[in-house]
Amino acid sequence: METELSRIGLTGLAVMGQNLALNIAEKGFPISVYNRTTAKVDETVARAKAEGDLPLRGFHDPHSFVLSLQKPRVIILLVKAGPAVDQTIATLAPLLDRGDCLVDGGNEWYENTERRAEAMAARGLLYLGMGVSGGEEGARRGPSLMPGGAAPAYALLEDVLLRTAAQVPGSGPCVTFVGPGGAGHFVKMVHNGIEYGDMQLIAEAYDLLRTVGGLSNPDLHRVFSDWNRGELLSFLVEITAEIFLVNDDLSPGDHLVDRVLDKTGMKGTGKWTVQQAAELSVAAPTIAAALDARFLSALKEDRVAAAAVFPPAAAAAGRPDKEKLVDDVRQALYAAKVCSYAQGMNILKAKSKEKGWGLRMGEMARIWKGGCIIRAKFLDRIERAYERDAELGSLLLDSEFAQEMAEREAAWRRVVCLAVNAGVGVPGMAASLAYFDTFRRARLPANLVQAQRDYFGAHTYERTDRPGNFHTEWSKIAAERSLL
Ligand code: NBP
Repeated sequence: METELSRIGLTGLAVMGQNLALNIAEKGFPISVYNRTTAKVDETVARAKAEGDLPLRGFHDPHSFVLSLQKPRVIILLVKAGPAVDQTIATLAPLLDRGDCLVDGGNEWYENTERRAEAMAARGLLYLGMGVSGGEEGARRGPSLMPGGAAPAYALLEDVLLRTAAQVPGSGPCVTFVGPGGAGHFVKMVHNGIEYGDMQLIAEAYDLLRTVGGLSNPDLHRVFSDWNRGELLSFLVEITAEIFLVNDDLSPGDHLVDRVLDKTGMKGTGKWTVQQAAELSVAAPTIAAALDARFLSALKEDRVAAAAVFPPAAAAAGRPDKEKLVDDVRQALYAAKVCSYAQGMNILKAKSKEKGWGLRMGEMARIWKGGCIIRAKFLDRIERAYERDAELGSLLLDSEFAQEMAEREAAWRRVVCLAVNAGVGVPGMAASLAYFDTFRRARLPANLVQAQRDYFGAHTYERTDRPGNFHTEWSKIAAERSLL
């Protein structure tokens, strides 16, 4: 009977899939679930029962799973990105009918999504690539969702997504139809690149306060908690404050954060963001610095050897006034973060232009305000900036941000200078400052670079005082002059 069929299906019941399925069921949409390893199906069914007898049914084979769904069928895939998605599609697609829809909710490379969407369209199937952000907690309580692809596919599950996404009072559900093709996965990729930048900048603030300022973990807890009540209010600052509260069970008296090895893992979306920035000729130095910092963190043995060769400069620099340092670092963190977001938004804008996606930049900031890892009060300001001017060339040119940057500039410079003198690397804050200083200058030394290019490669140059392309025999003229 039609009434017994589930509204939607989900396959891939690891961390994300299991929690998103329970979230969807909790919002009142009967859901069927399936996973290659069937123990996870039973686990999810047991959780659905324990968490309030939620309308979720588990299936141990793909055929009965597909037959349990209302038509047109909608199935969300939350399997590992890459070949696992192709294999899951190969299992499910032959069981589907024309008009049914597959939704890849993983962190997939956007071109894979476009390739699969084309292949599905040839079989009469619909396909969406949907970024899902918020980790385990977000998936269960309300993530930020970034669906992209065919608009009719989005229409098939919009009601489910509007209820399942994080809800931000006064701003609505953290979901929107992002755009066609691989737009959803591309936006999620850049979201993750921005997340890399945010995490690196926070880590640099922590390093400065601890290494140069001498703040203890309880001090750091207080500072980050305090920051989380102001302009820096965000999920990442909030969890950072909490991390400093956690003691280590294995070495009583120690804080766990001090026992965590200083090597950062990664899954690839940050690297893709930097690669895409380069492909699009968009400068993204803060995000690139965050990626480089992860690469350098992996060189633990080499760093230990280098630390013995080059003694730390921090001790020699002396201790600055703590209260002043905390206030300066707060301002530097904010200003550096604005530059990082300006870079991320510019990547999105450039890609949207190249692909004709029509991304609405303010809407991207809006759907990141809740549920996701980069959720922050600050995104309100970005949304407002694009409301004032949808075609804004850079966030730095928005009147509100311009004023904030001017107010924080002096503190930001003091912090970067202090770090440089103390020998404490702040690659993200310094990259943001260099980006700012390069962007705000009407005239750069690029004239000399172009002259060099014309000198050795006859690449021509433009002039400041008349139109056209020019070439000069630099070496000939220089030789003649040196003979004078
Ligand atoms: P994983 O990325 O760890 O993937 C595990 C799932 O993929 C399991 O259900 C597994 O089935 C399935 N799978 C694999 Br692996 N190979 C398969 C194959 N050949 N055929 C069918 N199924 C296969 O899970 P996750 O951490 O929940 O993430 C899911 C997606 O969401 C990923 O793309 C991830 O990048 C993205 N994401 C994750 C997070 C997060 O915080 N974890 C946040 C945002 C987005 P099995 O049980 O049979 O092995």
